[in-house]
Parts: sequence; C-alpha cells; structure tokens
Amino acid sequence: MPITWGTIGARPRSRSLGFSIRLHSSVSHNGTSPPLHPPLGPHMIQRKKRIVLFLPHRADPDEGVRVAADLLPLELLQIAAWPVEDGYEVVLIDAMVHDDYMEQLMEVCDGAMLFATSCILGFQVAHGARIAKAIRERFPSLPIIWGGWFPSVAPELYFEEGIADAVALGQGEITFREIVQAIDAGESLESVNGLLIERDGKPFYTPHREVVGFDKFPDAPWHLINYEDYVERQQNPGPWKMRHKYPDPWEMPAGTPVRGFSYFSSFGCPEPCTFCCSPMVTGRRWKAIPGKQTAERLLELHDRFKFNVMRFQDANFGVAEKRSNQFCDTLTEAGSPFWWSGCYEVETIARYKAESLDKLKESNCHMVSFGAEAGSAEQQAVIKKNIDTGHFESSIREMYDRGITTGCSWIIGYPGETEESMFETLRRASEMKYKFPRAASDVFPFRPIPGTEDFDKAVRLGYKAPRTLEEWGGCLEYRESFDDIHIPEDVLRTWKRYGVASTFYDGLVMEGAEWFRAVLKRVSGWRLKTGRYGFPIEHKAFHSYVKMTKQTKADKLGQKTEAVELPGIDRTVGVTTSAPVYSRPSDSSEAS
Ligand code: B12
Ligand code: SF4
Repeated sequence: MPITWGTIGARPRSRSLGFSIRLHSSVSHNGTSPPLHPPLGPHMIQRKKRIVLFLPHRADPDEGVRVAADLLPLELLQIAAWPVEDGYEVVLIDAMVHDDYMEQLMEVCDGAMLFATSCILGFQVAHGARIAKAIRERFPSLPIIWGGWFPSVAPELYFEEGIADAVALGQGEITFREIVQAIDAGESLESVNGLLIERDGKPFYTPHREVVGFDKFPDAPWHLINYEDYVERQQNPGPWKMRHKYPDPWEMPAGTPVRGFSYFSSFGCPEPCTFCCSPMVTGRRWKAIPGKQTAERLLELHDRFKFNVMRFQDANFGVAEKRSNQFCDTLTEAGSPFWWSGCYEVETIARYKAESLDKLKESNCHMVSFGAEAGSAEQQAVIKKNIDTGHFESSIREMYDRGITTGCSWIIGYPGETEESMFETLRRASEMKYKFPRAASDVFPFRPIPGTEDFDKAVRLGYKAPRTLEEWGGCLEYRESFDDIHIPEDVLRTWKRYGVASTFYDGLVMEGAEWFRAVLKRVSGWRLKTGRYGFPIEHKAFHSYVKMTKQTKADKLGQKTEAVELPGIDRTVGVTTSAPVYSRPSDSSEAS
C-alpha cells in the first residue's frame, strides 16, 4: 500500500472522518461502561468521532498465564483523558477483560477515526503486533498509533513491520491529544512533538517533547472501564497461573473478597540505573500529583468503586518524603479506608524519618516494593543504583517490624557481571528470604532492554537481540533463553535450588503430608540461612514421594482451590515467579 507517512490527513479517510462536528462527551460517572456502540437515532445527523484504544494481553493465556486483574489499563485511561474532554467518543478495549476483543475491535474500528495501542516488553509486544496487523489488513486506511514503553525504545520496528502511522515516545497525554487533533484536522503529524513518523519513506523524529506535570491534563476518565469486570477476574481468576499478583494484606480479615484497584500518580524517575530504560525515556524527570491531592482523588474513587486494596503503578512512588507524608496523613484523617502498596526503593526507606515510615503503616500501606537489584557494592556501582548493601536488611526490617511486607527483586547476569557477583546476589537474596520469611525476595535473569546502557553493553559483548516484534514478545520466556545472557551453569543450578528452597520455606508446596512439608521447610530454612545448596536430597525425596503417591500438581490444585477459597485469602508471598521452577503445572519433575 503506497502511503506518504507524516501526512495522514491527506490519506484516504475512513468513513467517519466525514463527520467533523465535535460534541461534548456524554459521560456517565457511575462507573459503568457505556454501550460500545451508542445507537444513533435517525434524528442525529452528527456524531462524535470515534477513537479506539486497545490494550493487548500482557501474558499469553494460551500458555496458561495471565496477569493479575487489579492492573487496570492505566496507560490508556491516561491518554484518553484529553480526547474525552475534547468531546471525542473513546472506546477502550482491554484483552484482559474483553474475551471477545477481536469481534469488538472489528466492530468499533469500522468507521473509527484512529486506533491506538500500547505495550511493554514481553508477550504484550507480540500480541499487540498481531492485533495491529489484523486491524491494518481489515481497515487499511485507519491510522494506527503506538505508544508506551516498548514502542518508545524500539519505535522503528513498528514501521518496519508496517503497523504504525506514528509512535509516541515517552509521556503520552499531551502528545496523544495533539495527534488526535492533527488527524481530525487532516494535518501532518510533523507538527506534533515527541513522535516517530515516516517522511518520504524514511523514519523521521519530530522534536523532543518535554515531560510535564499532572496539572497539564485532566484526571483519567474512569467511565471508560467497567471496574466490576476487573473485580470479577480477580475474584474468579479461572485456571490460569497469575503473574504479578501481589499478596493480600496480612491484616485483611479471612474471607474478605478482594477488590483490587490500581492508580498512577507520578511519571518518571530521577535515578540513573543502567539496566532500566526510564533514564532515556523520561530524561530522569519525575512529575507527581501532590500527596494530598493524590489521596483526595483516591478517596473519591474509593467512594465510587468500593475497592479495598489499591496498588500504585508508579515507577518510584516514594521519591519525595513530604509528598508521601501528605498522602499518608490525608488517608489517615479519612480513616485509612483501604490497604495500599507502592514502590519506595531501599535507599528511600533508609533516608526517611521514622515518623514518616510510621505514617505508611497508619495509612494502611500493606506492601512496599524494592528493586534491590545486586548483592555487592561493586555491582551496585556498575549499575549506578548504588544502594548501600547494609540497607537491604535495615530497610526491609523497618517495614517488616511495622507489619508491612516487602517485595524485593534481584537481577543476575548483567552484561559482564562476574560469577562471584551473581553468587553474592543469590546469597543476599537467600539471606533476606530467611530473615523475612513472609516477604518476597525474587531473583530474575537480566534482560537487555533497548534504550539502556546495559543493552548497548550486552550487544557489544555479543548479545543477539530479537529482530521482530514477535521475537521480542517471546524474550521473557526465561526458561528458553537463559543461555543468551550466559549465566554460568553453577550459578543457574544454585539459583534454581534457591527457588525450590524458597518455595518449600514459604509453604507453597501442596504435595505431601503435613509432617513431610514441615521437614522440607526446616531443611530449606537451613539452606537459605547458610547458602548451602549442595546435595539436595530433600528435593529428590520430595519427587520420589510425589511419584510414589501418584500426586500430580494438577490433582492437588483442585484441593488447594477449595482450601484457599474457604478462608478467602491469598497469603502467597512471592510477587512473581522467580527461579525457573514450578512455573507450569507439569514442572515439578524439574525441580531437582
Ligand atoms: C507498573 C509496571 C509494571 C506492572 C504493569 C505494567 C503495565 N502497564 O502493564 C507489572 C508488574 C505487570 C510489570 C511487569 C513487568 N515490567 Co514493568 N513496569 C511498570 C512501571 C513501574 C510503570 C508502568 C505503568 O503502568 N505506568 C502507568 C501508566 C499510566 O503509565 P505509562 O505506562 O508510563 O504510560 C504513559 C506513557 O508511556 C504513554 N503511553 C503509554 N501507552 C501509550 C499509548 C499511546 C498510543 C500513546 C500516545 C502514549 C502511550 O502515555 C502514558 C501517560 O503518560 C514501569 C516503569 C516506569 N518507569 O514507568 C515498568 C516497565 C514498564 N516494566 C518493564 C519491565 C521490563 C517489566 C517486566 C519485563 C519485568 C520482569 N522482568 O518481569 C515485566 C513484564 C510484564 C509482562 N509483559 O509480562 C520496563 C519495560 C521496558 C520496555 N521498554 O518495554 C519498564 C519501563 C521498567 C524498566 N525497567 O525499564 N510492570
Ligand atoms: S530501575 Fe527503578 S530506580 Fe532505577 S531508574 Fe528505573 S525506575 Fe528508577
């Protein structure tokens, strides 16, 4: 299809572009979704132009995995805010809750003004690309706009694969408003900052867009989602393995049905970590809604949606102590009506005053996530995170002693990292797991992310990056791809055994009699404490036992579902799968 990129307005238009009058948005504020296609009466001669937003699956349900449904489609809600305010009809389809998303997309894209979508590294990249290809094939003249973290760091791929008219780089609210306005007016996208478009068949970057504060755009248009669909997915998750599910609050009374919600209150991060693409994408800027206002908005949303657990999807919620205090004080004054969690960083907790940490607890913070990342001071310096290694324990303890759990993540296999350094990270992870048994201490393999210092370093050291969107979509299937980052065999073995020991120690193993699991727990505790993983006879005994008694994990899952449903509470401590064990129902034979 010959297309002159950058002048989308001049391209053959889809039918709806003939209607150019903007109407005011007739939004319902009761939290329910409007019908996808509001019927148009014969008396209506004008209608709002339709924008279709789609969020692809973050994990592959065909592989038996999904992500936790308290992760609302915040990125799309953010970019929808201005167009809704400007009077466009915005339809948001999220693969997580719309099982018939393909049919819905085909229906709403017919006559739409543009299709926009988003993704982050992982399966979402592949799924998003597949859907965009289908849309392009069915509606060749419908402009397709990409944005979000992965398109921001690998924008050219979207043009190479013929599925983009523009890729928005970085923060999206204002960029998207201007894209919509330009397309509506039939103007070139060259006038919109912060984009990659194509001009004369070549990639063309429009001028850089500065990061702006939240006062420059309206709050998210929540009526675009039906929150109850997300609650339903959380409470009846079906047979899928859940990724990225947080543990329920320790203090939540047994039997309480979870109504999880998520919120976005700050963009960017001031830190320079070499493995993370935030420094490049956000220019180390950090913009946040003031603490009091964040709490007030959430209190309003709580009145409306009646959630009981709220999770911030901010990269670094705790950057400013004063803001955190104002947020906590406002919630506390309102009676701390829900549990909440956010990312605070190890050094943030270390520098906060004790009273500020007390405020977290008073306002019902139930979990804090930390990126600990590397065990040794040397490796901390290499990745520019520079956490004082003494603070791992002290910061976790500050939280733990206040009854707040922590989710601590570590990475091994940084480009050029020595074996000794990886072992040190495993040792630290193990130590934290042993000392804080109810808190996650998850070890992940390094993944080179484009737009990071470490990606370039990995490539220099011989890493062969995926070339297509489909390949990028598979790059988190760690099991198949450890070897591409060259984690030494003995590190892999120890890591794997650490994963098994943590699983036994956390009591997450379902097979076997109670006494048997108690023995496994004790032995595993000893391993975590001493860091000794040689001769894992208890793993072998466990597998022989499972084989002998013909207990498959699948059989046991049936029992567990019942057992968990009775108290109605999930005490799982692991935030995500860590070592490559138990990641699929049939994997138990691989644990030794
Ligand atoms: C919350 C979070 C998660 C959540 C949910 C993420 C999600 N949205 O699906 C969970 C826990 C699931 C998660 C998991 C992972 N994450 Co994460 N995560 C984040 C985090 C902290 C915030 C992202 C977020 O939701 N923000 C809230 C929304 C509202 O903001 P936003 O996405 O930034 O959207 C804005 C712009 O991007 C833009 N925009 C977004 N979409 C679109 C679309 C259009 C059309 C336009 C115009 C604009 C636009 O406008 C929005 C408003 O300004 C970011 C770090 C960060 N610095 O932000 C990492 C980040 C996105 N994660 C990252 C990674 C690597 C992962 C994991 C791979 C980690 C792991 N090893 O397992 C997994 C993979 C997930 C998977 N595919 O299975 C990387 C992504 C790298 C990349 N280039 O894609 C990031 C950037 C962190 C990093 N290290 O660099 N993550
Ligand atoms: S890893 Fe976390 S602290 Fe480091 S730059 Fe990225 S978001 Fe900021």
